[in-house]
Amino acid sequence: MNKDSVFIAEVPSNIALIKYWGKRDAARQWPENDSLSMTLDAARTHTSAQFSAHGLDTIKRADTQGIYTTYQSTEDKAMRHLAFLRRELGEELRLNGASALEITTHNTFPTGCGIASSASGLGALTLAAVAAWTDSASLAELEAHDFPRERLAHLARQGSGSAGRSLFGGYVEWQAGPTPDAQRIYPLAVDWPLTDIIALVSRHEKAVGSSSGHLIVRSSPLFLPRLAGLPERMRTVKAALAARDLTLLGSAIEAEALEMHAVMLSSTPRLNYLLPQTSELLAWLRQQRVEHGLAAYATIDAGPNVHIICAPHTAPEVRQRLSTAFPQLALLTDCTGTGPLLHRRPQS
Ligand code: 2P0
Repeated sequence: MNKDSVFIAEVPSNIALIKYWGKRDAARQWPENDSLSMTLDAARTHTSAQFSAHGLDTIKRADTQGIYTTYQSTEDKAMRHLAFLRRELGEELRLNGASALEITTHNTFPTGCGIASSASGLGALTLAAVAAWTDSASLAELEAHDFPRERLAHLARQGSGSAGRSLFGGYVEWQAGPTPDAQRIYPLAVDWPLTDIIALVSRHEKAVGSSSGHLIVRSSPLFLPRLAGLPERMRTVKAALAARDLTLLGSAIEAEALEMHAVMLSSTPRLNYLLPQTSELLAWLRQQRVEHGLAAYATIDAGPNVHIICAPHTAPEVRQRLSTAFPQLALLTDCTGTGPLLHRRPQS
């Protein structure tokens, strides 16, 4: 154990183009369907891990105002994930009482508003903890210590499904596979930088978290028809990415986001993450395409915010038109990112 160092992971969020919505087996984090995401660049979680002087795992997390709170109980999702990692790796890494970690973490974006903070957060926790336990100063060193990227992605997925996809840059597919152990998470050979302009309809924490939503998907009469149509949509999205065809990609991802929300809205109990301004923005964007040929398309996660996907050269026009039509609306701009970073520095 290297007691004199701090291990710092920076893991980006990701925006799903084909959504993970539904678990076939919650205990083993086996999703109902394959998903595909674009890794973001600016929206990141920074997490540092160092060995604890008190022999207890703790997580110090900043809120949106930058005020830190310390969590020690397994009521906290990240604390539960740290306990899981310890159980999973304890024997292999010979973890003992001296392996307790002090974790400090903050996001570069508002949490709980439809930007996947659990994806970057649980991804960064996985990377920082495993780096500390193996004394790894880089992703290459982690690989040399028997933690190649896909293994880290599967560990992260156990904390939050979408976190697995954040362990790679670019475009990432998570395949459900025929059995829980046959799941795969890997980057696609696609090099196509796109911009994601996030219209922050609301910054409020969502009332119902994704984890409980994942468990009720089969109560929706729309879920099985959705599952049946997804392989075709996945093929379309992959073909559009390979051909850099934004028209094809855009129509597929808008249909996908609306279909996921149709499943949510027709589940029991009903889940409604959308707000009136969400629908207003979708209608506005469609009108901009028809009337002005604006090449921009929307996707929405489990929240009310609208992610507008476009080419980098179109982004200034999209932002300008949005600011004119919705002067009060806060915008974040992000783009395709290269994935996580890891470093080690001496304790100060
Ligand atoms: C996704 N979402 O593919 C989808 C689209 C939200 C909408 O993955 O229970 O926080 O931790 O595995 O990963 C959000 O679900 O759920 C999510 P858990 P997670 O990005």
